[in-house]
Amino acid sequence: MAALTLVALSFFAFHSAPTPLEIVSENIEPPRSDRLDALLGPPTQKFRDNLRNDTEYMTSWISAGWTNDVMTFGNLIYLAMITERVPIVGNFTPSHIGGDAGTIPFGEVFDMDYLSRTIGIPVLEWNEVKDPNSQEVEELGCWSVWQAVQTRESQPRFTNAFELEKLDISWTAGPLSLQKIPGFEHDPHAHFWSIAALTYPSVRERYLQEPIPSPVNHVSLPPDEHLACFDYLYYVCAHESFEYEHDLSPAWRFVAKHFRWTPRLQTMADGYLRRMFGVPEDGVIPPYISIHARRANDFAVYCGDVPRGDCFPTMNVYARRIADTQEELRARYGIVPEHVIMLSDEQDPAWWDAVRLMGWYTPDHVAEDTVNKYGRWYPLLVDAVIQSSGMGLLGTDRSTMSLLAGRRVEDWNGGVFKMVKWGTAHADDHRRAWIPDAI
Ligand SMILES: Nc1nc2c(ncn2[C@@H]2O[C@H](COP(=O)(O)OP(=O)(O)OP(=O)(O)O)[C@@H](O)[C@H]2O)c(=O)[nH]1
Ligand SMILES: *[C@@H]1O[C@H](CO)[C@@H](O)[C@H](O)[C@H]1NC(C)=O
Repeated sequence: MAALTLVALSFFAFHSAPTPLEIVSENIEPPRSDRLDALLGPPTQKFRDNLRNDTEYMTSWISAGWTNDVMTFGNLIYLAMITERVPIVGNFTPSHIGGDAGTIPFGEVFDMDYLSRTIGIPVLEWNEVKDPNSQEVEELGCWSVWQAVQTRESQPRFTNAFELEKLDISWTAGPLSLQKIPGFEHDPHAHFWSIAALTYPSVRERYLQEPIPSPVNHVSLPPDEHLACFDYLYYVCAHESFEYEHDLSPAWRFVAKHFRWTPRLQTMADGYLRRMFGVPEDGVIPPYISIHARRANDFAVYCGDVPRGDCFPTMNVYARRIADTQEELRARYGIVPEHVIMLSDEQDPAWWDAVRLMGWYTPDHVAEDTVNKYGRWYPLLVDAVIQSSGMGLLGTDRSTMSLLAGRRVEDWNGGVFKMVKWGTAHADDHRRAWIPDAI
């Protein structure tokens, strides 16, 4: 849209040519982020009162584990890019870390200004659009992608849109043609452009149908054109299902790769690293390799009859992979990181003792009092930053948390990322194909 281009242009102009006056004023107080020029002003009681009439917007919601939610917001922002809309992301909501942990703003974790500057479009948070304390209930018409791509549930995907943003949504089921393989019950993916097409009048009109009345005010509304909205965008891809696992992933390459930790969070994690390694406060953090070992019950259920000790990788399996990774880094850069850090959701103290016996480091969130100092989200966040700041990462196969951390290690640090296989005692043995079976 020409209108967004205008906003985007002024956005670039600010950054490429700051006048001396702007530089001086930066020393007094940080300038209001020009990202926010995509809104009329500070958060309002009703979101509609803050939307510009020359700009189009897009939003969606999350309802899974934290990493999956990061990927979902990546998909939303990519979809907004290709439709020239301004994306609005919500707070992260707790699932695995416990419902009582409360939500945390996207911008407390990821640097919104860096992201917007780097991808070239303003990215907004809901709490910048609408006052999070507002009690104004607002009606909104949205598309349900979920109803179109799967048959297990007949309802739209559950969203926390009412709880968080006081939105009373009337859903219109998307066309069955949204599904990558229409009617195929084992794959709920849709293609980015199938969804994007719905935001253009010519295609939108073809698929309009009777909306479901909203739960609070019982109004039936067609999908909004000023603020395009979709119930759930986790299962979206350009070409491959679960596309973040593939090199081609545009949502990774154009968007999520630029989700950089806020300077506050990176500095916090750097502090943990220095204290772990015994490096002075302003000392250089040595290059390291981290291991992300997913071992909680949500993974152990896939072990079936295989005992836990055989199902998950042993210390020896990890030690072999560490040696391989060191070798690869030596070949590539001539450096051999000697420091190894274990990050895991394991609760068993005996297992952590075994980790320390290997000579590996671990962040001590109990001694550091992480939860009381920073909140329930922070053991997870600090660990995620550590996983993404090393020269190597050994992940747990099938963990999306490992996957994103690994892609960061590769793309941010030029490091080595490998998934460690699990499920049976010899699951990762393909790594030693050169060793005869008899040994
Ligand atoms: N502190 C900490 N918690 C972890 C770690 N790995 C997993 N967890 C916990 O397990 C949850 C799993 O990760 P999420 O990103 O929430 O879930 P997901 O998106 O489904 O990711 P995967 O299940 O790994 O594919 C986290 O929210 C944490 O509660 C870790 O290394 N450190
Ligand atoms: C758009 O909003 C501006 C103020 O922000 C107003 O001056 C203008 O009249 C509006 N245009 C339309 C078409 O409503």
